[in-house]
Amino acid sequence: MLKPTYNKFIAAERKQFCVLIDPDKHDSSSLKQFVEQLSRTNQVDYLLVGGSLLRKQNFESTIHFLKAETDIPVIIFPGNTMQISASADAILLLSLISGRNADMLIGSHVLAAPLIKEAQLETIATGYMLIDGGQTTAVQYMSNTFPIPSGKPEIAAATALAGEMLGMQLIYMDAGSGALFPISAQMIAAVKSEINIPLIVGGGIKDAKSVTAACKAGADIIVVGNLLEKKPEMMRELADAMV
Ligand code: 1GP
Repeated sequence: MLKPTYNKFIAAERKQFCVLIDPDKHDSSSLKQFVEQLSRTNQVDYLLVGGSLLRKQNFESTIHFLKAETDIPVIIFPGNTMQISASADAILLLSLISGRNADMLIGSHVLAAPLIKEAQLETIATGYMLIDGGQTTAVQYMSNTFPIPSGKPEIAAATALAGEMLGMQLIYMDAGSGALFPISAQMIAAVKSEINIPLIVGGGIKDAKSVTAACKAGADIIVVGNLLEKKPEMMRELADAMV
């Protein structure tokens, strides 16, 4: 099966900068302003769309709007099986390999797979690893899993390696949206040295120097959400910090 979005990750000659858009945090006016910022910045490689808890009925309309108003590929970062849309370019099919909740490892995927096939959506098999970021995040609570302790890089590295051996196409290390602190350079480097597939890092990034630190430690793709919801004007500064 063709994997155009994933192949772009693999073929990328430079590191990729992704912005996470949680539809629940936007209305049509804030989304419009956000898209204007994206166009002005013109340095965002991918848009991730999803959230742990969506109370507004705007998941589909958010993806439609982004596809209509930007040329940036839109990838679903699903919080649950309701977050599937044929309008997106691809979906990260997340298996929460840092946890031991069978539903998050395979159960939800059984429910989602026929719907994803029907939507003819490109899937990117993603080993999703939560790393402790100093406080309980929504994703930890909603997924009913423990994160990997921040001081245990060897557990993170072995988990990522197992994910790669199981056939995952990406590893996504996430401190969780709104984490108190981002994933340490030591943790990122330990995982990167163990795997050959691309490594996404996100969660708790609050400044440009954290972006640079994560890149230098070995992240191939950086995701920023919360900070840009609050300060969209920082988009260019963060994109420029990719090294
Ligand atoms: C969360 O990695 C993403 O899943 C982004 O986190 O919102 O803290 O940037 P932030």
